[in-house]
Amino acid sequence: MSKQDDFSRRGFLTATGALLGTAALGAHSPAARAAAPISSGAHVAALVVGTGYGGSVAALRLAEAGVNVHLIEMGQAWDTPGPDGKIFCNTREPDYRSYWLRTRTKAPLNYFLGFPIDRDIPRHAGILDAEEFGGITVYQGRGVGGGSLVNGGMAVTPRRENFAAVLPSVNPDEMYATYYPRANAALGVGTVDPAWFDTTACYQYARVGRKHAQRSGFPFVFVPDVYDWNYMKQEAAGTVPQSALAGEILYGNNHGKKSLQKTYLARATATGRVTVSPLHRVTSVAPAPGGAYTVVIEQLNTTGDTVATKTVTADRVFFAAGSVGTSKLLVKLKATGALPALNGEIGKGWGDNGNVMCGRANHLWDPTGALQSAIPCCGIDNWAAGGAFAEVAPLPTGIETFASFYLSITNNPHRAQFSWNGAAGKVELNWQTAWKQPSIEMAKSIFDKINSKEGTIYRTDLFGVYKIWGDHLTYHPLGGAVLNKATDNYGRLTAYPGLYVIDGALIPGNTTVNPFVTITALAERNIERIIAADL
Ligand code: FAE
Repeated sequence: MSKQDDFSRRGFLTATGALLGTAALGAHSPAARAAAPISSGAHVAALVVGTGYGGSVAALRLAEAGVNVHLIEMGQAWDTPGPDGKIFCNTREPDYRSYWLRTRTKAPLNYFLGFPIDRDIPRHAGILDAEEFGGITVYQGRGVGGGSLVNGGMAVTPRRENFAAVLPSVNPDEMYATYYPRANAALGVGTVDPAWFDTTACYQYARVGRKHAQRSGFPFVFVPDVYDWNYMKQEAAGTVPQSALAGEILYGNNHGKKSLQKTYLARATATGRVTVSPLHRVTSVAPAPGGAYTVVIEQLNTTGDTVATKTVTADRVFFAAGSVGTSKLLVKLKATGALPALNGEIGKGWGDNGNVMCGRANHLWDPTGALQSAIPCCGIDNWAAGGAFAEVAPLPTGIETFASFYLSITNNPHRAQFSWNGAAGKVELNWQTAWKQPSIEMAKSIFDKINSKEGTIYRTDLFGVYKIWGDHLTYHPLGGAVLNKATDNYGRLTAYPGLYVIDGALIPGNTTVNPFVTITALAERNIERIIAADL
């Protein structure tokens, strides 16, 4: 038995033991509790940086192919209840669990009735990172499961006619015949029961959104989601603990949502070949003698301090730290000489998926409901005519707001670049807030018309004092290591055999809809080829 096999076997045994020992802990436990933190000096066959969609797909498929995998995740395992008996806090009462190493919340929608709603919190390795660059705040999930922990679960396959703009070098036939269906099945995607939608109080806001869209002649679509729709029906009936109906979304979901912990990661861990190290952050990857890679990893505590620095060797490294995380690592490693032969496309082609938010003030005879499901289920598709797809989003405040709220995904043409600032010792992004103007114009193609038809106005109290547009943020970072540019057409960093990108960094800035199904499907496509050709 080789040294590597020996290490891998020990990881296998530890993982299996941990899995069996915690199987009764509940839905969130298996993937995370399999963690046997990686040891300094270990040699692993495949090291995956990050546990979001790309990392989870890589882990499952490599493990199924017989490869031992170690997942390194900077965030927490999210498998242990807090003092209130819940793993996650809700949007109305953000506490220490809510934000990644901040002392004050930074809510995406940060004003209400013109008053700021952010509050002080203890610094903690919380679940949502509001990462601030010069011109934009990029929201990302932190923990085992990545963005699946905090997102709305909207699981949207782009329209086929738009796919060439999303991934120009990828064959759409194989994506729509094989990889999108594979991703949707493994993620557990489903759609709300239309009859229930028509009657339940928790989607009154969405029915108002539908009515207004249709009266202005816009196509209204139901949007699939990974939330367990039967569970939501039971929430509404009062027979199970509430989650979507209790304002749980942005800081995690205690029930109902099929995050990656319950899907890909649970399956990956069940193979016995996958080990997870939460609260571990990869800081360097560099060639080691013999064709492997030396990986430097910081172990963190829950207040974000580095408590140990570990050096391990990996035969293959998969960058799955998300668009921002992967781009930051690769840009730094190229500039500082660890991976100098990475090509000149590294860091380029980053976009915000055209995200822009707004609210509309409805008439008093058009209430949107005090009870709102935190899981969106429908949208307005004006992509072809106006360059915008607007999800009808909840405002789960628990009170009647008479507001309709929307997150629009728009065809914004701007792309930004990450670069290394040696003096500051950090990676910067050159996005400018003014670049959101095309997104605002595209969103207005929908909402100006609806306002005109309904005799309504925009809300001006949700993003500041008299500020209509939420144009300072994105939920959907994409690009920075674009497929077939920074990598080959399957995510290989060809200057360094054995290094791969397998997350949202591959996608050139826009998916025309919410991105995680495309990230998952592309990862499925790429890992299949990598396993067949490289392993
Ligand atoms: P991601 O899921 O971000 O995972 C990357 C992981 O790597 C994270 O867990 C990081 O903590 C970890 N990491 C980063 N750097 C390091 C490092 N150096 N060492 C170790 N670990 C590291 O990447 N998308 C949809 O399709 N539908 C939605 O409804 C939706 N709603 C959203 C709502 C919110 C509030 C947010 C923030 C996002 C939403 N998204 C939605 C976007 C979606 O979650 C995102 O595109 C994917 O999670 C990106 O997947 P990746 O695999 O690229």
